[in-house]
Amino acid sequence: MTQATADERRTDGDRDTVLYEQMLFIRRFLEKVDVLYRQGQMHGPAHLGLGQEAIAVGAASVLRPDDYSIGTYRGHAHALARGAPPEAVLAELLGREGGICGGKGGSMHITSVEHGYYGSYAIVGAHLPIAVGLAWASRIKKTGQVTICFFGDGAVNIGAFHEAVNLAALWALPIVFVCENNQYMEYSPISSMIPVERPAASRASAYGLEPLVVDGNDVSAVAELVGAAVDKARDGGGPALIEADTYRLKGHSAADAGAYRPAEEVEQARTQEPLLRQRAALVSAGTDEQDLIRLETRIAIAVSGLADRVLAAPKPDPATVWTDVWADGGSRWRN
Ligand SMILES: Cc1ncc(C[n+]2csc(CCOP(=O)(O)OP(=O)(O)O)c2C)c(N)n1
Ligand SMILES: [Mg+2]
Repeated sequence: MTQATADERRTDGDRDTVLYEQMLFIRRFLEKVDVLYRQGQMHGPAHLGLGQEAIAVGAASVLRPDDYSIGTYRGHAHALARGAPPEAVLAELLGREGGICGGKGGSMHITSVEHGYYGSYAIVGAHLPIAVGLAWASRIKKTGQVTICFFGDGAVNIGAFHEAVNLAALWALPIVFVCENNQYMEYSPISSMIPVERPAASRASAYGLEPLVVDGNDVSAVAELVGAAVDKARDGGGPALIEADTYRLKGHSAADAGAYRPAEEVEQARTQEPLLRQRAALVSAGTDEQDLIRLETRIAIAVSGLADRVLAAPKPDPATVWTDVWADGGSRWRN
């Protein structure tokens, strides 16, 4: 978040209100991206984590600023939850100057190393060994940093998942693997793709790990379970493999209407989505509904203003296509 926006988003409320506010900001941000995509303002795909905000926000809430996290192409929420500036994320998506990856990444590669978010990866499962490398690095450097690696339910059928979890368990590395089980891998229900009940939890025992399952639409439950796993990993207790149950409220990407999902299933999922749940929890805990309405209005205005600013920003200078391609700033092809 830019400082101004972070201030706009901050309230004097308690932690549960802050978690709601963060999820709400991400929800409105993603909805705006969806609209901009449909208006033809974006090029390339956009995989939205609508409905999965509680996992990103709950997990990020238990991390130290210097901890690492890493995720998939469905990574906008994870970058924002770690504090990546929303304006720079949106500029990257819309091909405007100031994009968080300088326009070299686009929607599937949002990265904010300075906020501890080590990238979004388009190849399913490819980042799990990279996450293990991050955890190994902090072990060698004795920094006490923990890595959280987010991935989808479909990634457990990729060999790299097994190699990564095996090595992490063998070396008791400080890493927490979080499987976001949104019930679908692309257009297929995960239940039609695995011979076991659960994509991640059913595999945990193969690596000597506990099968941990959390309601991924309950932000407090996510923070509690991931928090316990992060503390344990930081104390030298080794990795955890958590399966967070959730639901992808839209299609696989913004271009997919998701029409293959039974209507009753989507209806039912809408009643269980994390923002409704957190709002109801706040109201029943005594939060004044008028305060929530004010907060919701403020966030809607902030996201709309953000989009207007980014849309009005210039397109990058074509000459910048040659910058940031090599670590040393060079641009000539070399072997
Ligand atoms: C190695 C590899 N195989 C196939 C694909 C095509 N693909 C992109 S997303 C996806 C589904 C992944 O599902 P899941 O891991 O559940 O993540 P979700 O999209 O639900 O977040 C597939 C098969 C890919 N990107 N990489
Ligand atoms: Mg999935």
